[in-house]
Amino acid sequence: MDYKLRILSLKCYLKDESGGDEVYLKSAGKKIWPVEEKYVVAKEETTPIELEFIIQKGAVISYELWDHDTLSANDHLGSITITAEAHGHFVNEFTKQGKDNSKYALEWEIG
Ligand SMILES: [Ca+2]
Repeated sequence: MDYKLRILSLKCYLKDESGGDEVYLKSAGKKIWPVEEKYVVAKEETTPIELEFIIQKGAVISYELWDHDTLSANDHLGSITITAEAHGHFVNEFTKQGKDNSKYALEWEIG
């Protein structure tokens, strides 16, 4: 059976860089958001994301949140893994990967 996964928004509770983080999402080694730009500047706010995927029930998908840096290597801010096991509306906090001070969550739903 197929599920429809919708990624709804990225919630920033705490940014790492004073001017805002230059964030983008990766999944399975590929950048998936934002689609047109290289990154989106995130401050403490909710940034809408409109991504839809058809996935199989039971699918396990990982997402990585990255911060683009111009003068140094990009920072891997956090990761989440979601499992398509039930319909509903969810908010998962990214598990931090580095020493940054950021705190982010991803809002998503399965219908
Ligand atoms: Ca940056």
